[in-house]
Amino acid sequence: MLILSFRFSYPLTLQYQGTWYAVAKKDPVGLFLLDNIVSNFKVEEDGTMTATATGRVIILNNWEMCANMFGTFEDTEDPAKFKMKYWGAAAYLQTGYDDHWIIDTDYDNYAIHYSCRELDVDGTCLDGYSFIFSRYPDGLRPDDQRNVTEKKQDICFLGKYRRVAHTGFCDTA
Ligand code: AZE
Repeated sequence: MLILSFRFSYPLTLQYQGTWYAVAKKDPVGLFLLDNIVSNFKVEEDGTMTATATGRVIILNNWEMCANMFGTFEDTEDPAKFKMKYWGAAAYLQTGYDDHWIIDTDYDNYAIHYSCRELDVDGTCLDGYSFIFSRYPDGLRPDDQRNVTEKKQDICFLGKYRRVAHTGFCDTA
């Protein structure tokens, strides 16, 4: 059973702005961001939300690089659920139109993101991805960790996450 919190509505989106470090992720099927994943959210003057994300990827022929990605968001009737259109700075990167749901956040420390790309007949997610974001690159505070574990269970992704390393690979001078 999926229970979501609905604390995400404008003007709270303003508080969501700024840098978020992915500290854990659950991968979808196929090519995906590997590690060193940092995203930055911004509310534009017209009130729409945009985001950038960088992360290490290995594309075709074992080519390792940092993907610079952009996303724009469309509201839905649920203030915590968005549709995200995204594309890469280079044409050989991925493009897509995915769900972007904020399962929970306190704006200052942690955020749990969730995208389902394919639903199973029973309503659970057959193929999706999720990020646990922290305001700090080195992880979550113990208090947030407990809450995050609970929410991972709600979205049926408990035990499916991997840590996201931050080694400075995508830090550009
Ligand atoms: C997300 C939130 C901030 C904006 C964006 C995000 C997602 C990006 C991807 C990128 C995949 C790139 C690949 C390149 C080869 C959710 C972090 C754009 C899913 C696989």
